[in-house]
Amino acid sequence: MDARAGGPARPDDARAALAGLAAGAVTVGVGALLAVLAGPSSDPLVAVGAAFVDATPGWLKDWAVVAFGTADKIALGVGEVLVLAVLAAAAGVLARRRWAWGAVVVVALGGLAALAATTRPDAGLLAPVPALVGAGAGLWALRTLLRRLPGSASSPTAPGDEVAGHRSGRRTFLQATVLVAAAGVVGTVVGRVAATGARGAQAVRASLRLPAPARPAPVPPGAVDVGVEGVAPWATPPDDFYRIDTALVVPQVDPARWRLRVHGMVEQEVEIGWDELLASDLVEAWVTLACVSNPVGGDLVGNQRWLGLPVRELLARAVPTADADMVLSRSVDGFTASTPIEALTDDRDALLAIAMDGEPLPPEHGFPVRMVVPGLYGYVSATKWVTDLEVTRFDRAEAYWTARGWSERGPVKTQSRIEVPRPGDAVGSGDVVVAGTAWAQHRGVERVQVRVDQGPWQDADLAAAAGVDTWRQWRWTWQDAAAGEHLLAVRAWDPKGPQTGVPAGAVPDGASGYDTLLVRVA
Ligand SMILES: Nc1nc2c(c(=O)[nH]1)N[C@H]1C(S)=C(S)[C@@H](COP(=O)(O)O)O[C@H]1N2
Ligand SMILES: [Mo]
Repeated sequence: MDARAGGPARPDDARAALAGLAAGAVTVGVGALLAVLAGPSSDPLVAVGAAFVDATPGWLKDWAVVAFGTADKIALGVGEVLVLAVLAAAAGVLARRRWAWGAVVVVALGGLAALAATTRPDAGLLAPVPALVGAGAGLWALRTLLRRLPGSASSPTAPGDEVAGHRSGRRTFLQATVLVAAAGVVGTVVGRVAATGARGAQAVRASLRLPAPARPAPVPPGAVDVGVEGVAPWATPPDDFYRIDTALVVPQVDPARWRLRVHGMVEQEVEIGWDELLASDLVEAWVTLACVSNPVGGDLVGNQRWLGLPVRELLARAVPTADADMVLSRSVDGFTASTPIEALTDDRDALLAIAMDGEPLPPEHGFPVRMVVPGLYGYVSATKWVTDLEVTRFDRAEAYWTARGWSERGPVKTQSRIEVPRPGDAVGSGDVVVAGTAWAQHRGVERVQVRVDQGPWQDADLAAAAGVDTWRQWRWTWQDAAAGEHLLAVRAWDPKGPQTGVPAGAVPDGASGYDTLLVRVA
């Protein structure tokens, strides 16, 4: 049989698929390397992922957060790479049959990624270049590899030497494919690291010196701690603080170049830079931040000490017009949040924060400057990497998540959580300590109650409050717990009464209902 007639289709298809994969890796690698010049969001994988996230409706975001938690970005990246791998392999197989078919797939993917890159809010003129040049490099790699396919018209098989030639041709093909694929992977890693400039920003951050606060936060008295092991720490360590945002690569903002503009419905536009911000009278405040996607009993909530400039002082300089009712804050990556103007002008500690736990903000929590507003969910208030405040009206502008089905306003719902015992803990009969955390930011937790099965609500002991803007720990002793299965439920009270027990999912304005725990008493 003449090898040049094609030979058995299956092994050749497998090799062509490998060539496609290698070409895909080259496309991604060249794209990632060029993104060093064109900006991190022009990296083809990043651009497509970000465009996908932007097009994601609220219910899907909610589902992703519940399914993957804060690993939703990893899940997205893995999904994207898998889809790309399938398409790249298909392009290889098609190209072996007919070059144009495979080429169309590569060009279409490159075009799509280029388009995605141009729609990024921070896209520059060069944004489509990495994807387009990457696709070109991918085409070249695919063509080169397919030519080496044993049995292809131009493969280096000498006439009359078919068996040996075929075998060595197979070897050179595999070697070339592995080499090309490896080059693609190395390019991707190097490009990613260099483009995000992560190390540079880390160095700047490490060398920053924070000013002393003009008004330090009160040191939380030990009494905020309810003294039960297993309860979430009252002050959430920054490393454990939940992270939620739409940014696939953490935006790198050089403080020296950071500026914030206050404009829109104001008498006087105001701009402030980093040095001026640091020279202002900064205040420190403990504020509990919560995510609207937090399910009942979930942990997308944390408490920290923030240092920053009260937003009301900047707004006072800008003088909003009387009919303005909202401030649309915007991040470098295009994310926006709509905050009712009262929450930024009343006396609460709504901050343009530069520090968390006494250190410059970690990059993923908004370095160098973010907003923190007590009483409101993060999606309508806590803009990270913030650079723009537009004073406007709810009937004139719409924020990022509002356009995706979430409520335009997001006051935090009063909530409580059972943290001890944990599900599955062995519990003996007799006295059982039950404990957890409750929050009602900017109203304050006044009371927490626990109920066993459908029995009466019983008051828990509360740890001290450090103000109305932070969460509060509680404990309750369940006396003479009887053997058997029991359902515990908890509810918190704010000054207006008990939290609602009506179950609701996170969309559109936050989950509600009682946190419950099924315990088996031995
Ligand atoms: N730039 C930007 N800021 C953002 C977001 C975002 O996607 N992009 N997400 C918001 C949401 S939904 C929440 S809950 C908080 C979370 O802040 P953290 O990640 O520091 O906990 O950030 C808010 N600020
Ligand atoms: Mo959120």
